[in-house]
Amino acid sequence: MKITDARVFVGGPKKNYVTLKIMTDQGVYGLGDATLNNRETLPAKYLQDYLIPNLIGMDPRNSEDIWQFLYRGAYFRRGPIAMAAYGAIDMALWDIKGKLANMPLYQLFGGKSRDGAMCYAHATGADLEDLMDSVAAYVDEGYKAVRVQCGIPGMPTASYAVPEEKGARNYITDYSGIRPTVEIWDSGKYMRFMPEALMRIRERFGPELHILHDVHHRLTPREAAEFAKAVEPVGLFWLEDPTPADDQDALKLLRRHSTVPVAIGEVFNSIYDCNKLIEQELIDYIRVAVTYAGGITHVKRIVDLAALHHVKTGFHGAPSHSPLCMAAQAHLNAWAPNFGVQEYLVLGTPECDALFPSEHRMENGMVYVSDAPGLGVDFDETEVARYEYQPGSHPVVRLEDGTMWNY
Ligand code: KDG
Ligand code: MG
Repeated sequence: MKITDARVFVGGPKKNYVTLKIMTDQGVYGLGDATLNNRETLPAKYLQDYLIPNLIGMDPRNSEDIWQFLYRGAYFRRGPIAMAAYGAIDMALWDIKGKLANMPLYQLFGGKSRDGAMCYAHATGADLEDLMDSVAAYVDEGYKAVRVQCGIPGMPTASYAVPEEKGARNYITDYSGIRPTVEIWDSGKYMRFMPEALMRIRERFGPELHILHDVHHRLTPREAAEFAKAVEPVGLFWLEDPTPADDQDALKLLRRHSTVPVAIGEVFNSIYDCNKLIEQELIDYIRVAVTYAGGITHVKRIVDLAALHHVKTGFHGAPSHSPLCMAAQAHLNAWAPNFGVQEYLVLGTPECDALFPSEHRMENGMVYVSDAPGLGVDFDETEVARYEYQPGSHPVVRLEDGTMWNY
């Protein structure tokens, strides 16, 4: 069996999804996602110029050897652009494997460990009252877990994922161009306000709701330890990215001062970004995404390492992840003995469903994986032709005196 051709498509409804389609001499094709948020054209170009010409003629069933060829063969290892491109290839090869076996991917991993996988949604509010309305709407829809982000009194601009105006909902990427807007950050204001706000949410919604909160890399290790201690009475499901994720030692201080569960890893693209964190049991949830972290082959390795150290999964599922990435994660979630929770924001708009038809279902805050062979998602090439690439950016963050800070 041989790979005969592969094509990359960039586009989607209000998203620049990067979709790879690998064709074979047996008519079976595989689909993969290389959407690196706000840098979408780069993995697409890497795939087109370097990787696809190498794939032609290879046996698509040898997904492990092809992964090793890509990773070891590049000489320069890791990095989000390369790993997202390998991730798309790997996903597409697993899709082909599942179709050849006539089995959904979770069966190839070891079958189902659960029927539905618990998801969390993003509740946001310009102020606490607005945030409470947003949480209440998700609770009414049946969600058992909600991430909460709130506007901070006195902060000169809205901060991470928080709308400027009441009633407006989650935003992260601005598609008006590649030059980012600037958010102003003040850790003091945040730390004085947020623990009490989280406690008010707990009091309003009771002990059963899983409350998650994302610090988005903004605190120093000392501040993060203080903050984690202060929010301990809230009983958070997790505290996400309290410190910049590239410093694997940063969480040691937090661990010495607090038992709050910690989640980290959405910016990681390799097992070597998180092996110390996992082996030293400095985290409770690993947040890698199948797209950014080199595909199913590599992420499954991270999940297995995590299982040895009581670390559960909490895969990244921001709005930028395509339904293909979410499907790969749905299959891993169905199988993983150490499944924790899934972030889930690819809301099934009619446009998105037309582009990526599938039988994966979201109900009452749970994802139910499709039983169709492979990833269980198709891709409509005529639909994708309706969309053009739109340059976009995350905001950047500065302190009030102008110093650059962590987004
Ligand atoms: O591209 C970056 C976003 O995906 C990120 O800001 C979202 O922090 C995020 C999350 O937890 O989903
Ligand atoms: Mg996050």
